[in-house]
Amino acid sequence: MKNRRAFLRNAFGLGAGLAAAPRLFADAQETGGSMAMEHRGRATQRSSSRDISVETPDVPQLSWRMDGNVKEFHLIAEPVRQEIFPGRIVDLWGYNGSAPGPTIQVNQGDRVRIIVDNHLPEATSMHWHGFEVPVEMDGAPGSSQDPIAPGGRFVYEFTLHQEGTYFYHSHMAMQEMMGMIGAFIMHPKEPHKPRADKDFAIILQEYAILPNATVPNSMNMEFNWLTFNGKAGSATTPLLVRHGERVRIRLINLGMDHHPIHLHGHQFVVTGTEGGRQPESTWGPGNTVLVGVAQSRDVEFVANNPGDWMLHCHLPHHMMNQMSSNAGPMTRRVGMPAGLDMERGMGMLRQGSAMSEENGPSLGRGMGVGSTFEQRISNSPLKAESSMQPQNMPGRQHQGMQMNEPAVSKDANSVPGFPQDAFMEGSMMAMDQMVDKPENFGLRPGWSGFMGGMMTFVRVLPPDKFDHIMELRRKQEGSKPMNMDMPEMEHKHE
Ligand SMILES: [Cu+2]
Repeated sequence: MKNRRAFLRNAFGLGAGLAAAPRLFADAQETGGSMAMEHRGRATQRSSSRDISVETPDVPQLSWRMDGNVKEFHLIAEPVRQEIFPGRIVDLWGYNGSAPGPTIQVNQGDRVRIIVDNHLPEATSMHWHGFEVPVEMDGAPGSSQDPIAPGGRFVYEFTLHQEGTYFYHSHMAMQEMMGMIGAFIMHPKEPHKPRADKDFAIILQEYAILPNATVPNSMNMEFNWLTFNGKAGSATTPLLVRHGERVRIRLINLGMDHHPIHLHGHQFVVTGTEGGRQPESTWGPGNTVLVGVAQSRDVEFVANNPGDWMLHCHLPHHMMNQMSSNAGPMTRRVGMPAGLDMERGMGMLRQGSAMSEENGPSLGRGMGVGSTFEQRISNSPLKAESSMQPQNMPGRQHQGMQMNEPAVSKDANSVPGFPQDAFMEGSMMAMDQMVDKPENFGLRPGWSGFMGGMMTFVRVLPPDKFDHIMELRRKQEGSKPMNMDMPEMEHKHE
């Protein structure tokens, strides 16, 4: 729903009806209302002398209209209800119905105008991260412009001489932690060599959302939902490539942590940063790239190893969903400690000194259950009545999950440290059907039980399998014709 709404809104430019399809290299205005949309970042256009378009799985592309020689985009800062994982619908803030916001793609040298409307209940400002533009276009609230008031608008306009992987984001710190960022790709005048056959962008974000809440706590520093393009594994959409193709993946990070992004089965080189293309003399092979806060990294490799290869942040806690401290030992008790108030749940100080013995270790860390104040020992006593049967575990979502028995040895309870992953990942967490989509076709049954957080696949496919999945995609999109969506179309923003 979110994608469709955003799609339609992008496609029709909020009632303007003049928005062109986001054809990357259009020099003139497209005819209005063209149906040749590139939904969900599925652009794969290519011509001999131009760069290929970037796909942003699970995130829409932002279309534009030409006004003379100016490419005009329209961004709306607004609250967004978004399903980041099956059944996990959260209240984020983003742009045009999506968090992260839609991907903007331009060509080096373009003159662009970006109309930013603020539909948030508070002031915002839009910063163009790394752009060499006049200071009055920089979006620094208070210094380069007044903040954009609720209901207000600011029109940014500049000529872009740079190329590379850039991004836009709110320059209000807490709003950044609500999701307010989007990719801004500047294609070089001449395509880089060697040419890439596939080009993807992934935005790394993290949220602290208590199990019984829908709103991220933007002040918390312990994150339990880690996302690629607004989805947590296994809800992320795999990157599909043909065996032998050269692949570029652009990673963008805006959060509170640095993320070491690791690719299985291949070596890549870092060809770009948030400052643009890096000279080839700096390219050394690796398979993990640390993407720091406010940075972007382009990696490139030849997909010469067939298979479904994991691409993920390698911080262990960033490979899990709904992650709470000491999740394993917690299951030994009769359920999860309930009734913690928000402040303690988020580790915020309620009384006493921050550095006191009982507050110090907890302050600002943990979802509460693992703090020293709540749980003095790391592994609670073994109890016969402990919730070892998955069916008895409280609060667990059963519907649509495969819920196979976890593989657990008979004497598991007597092993210090157990359980660690037995109830966090594995066959009982599988939900292949709930995340079914063409891009997942042919994955090994039960695969979804082992995917969490910042995790997706690079699927290096033989040509016939690649083509088959593309055909499935077309069929799926074809089964939802545009005119059937029309009745729900929202010309006017709510
Ligand atoms: Cu990470």
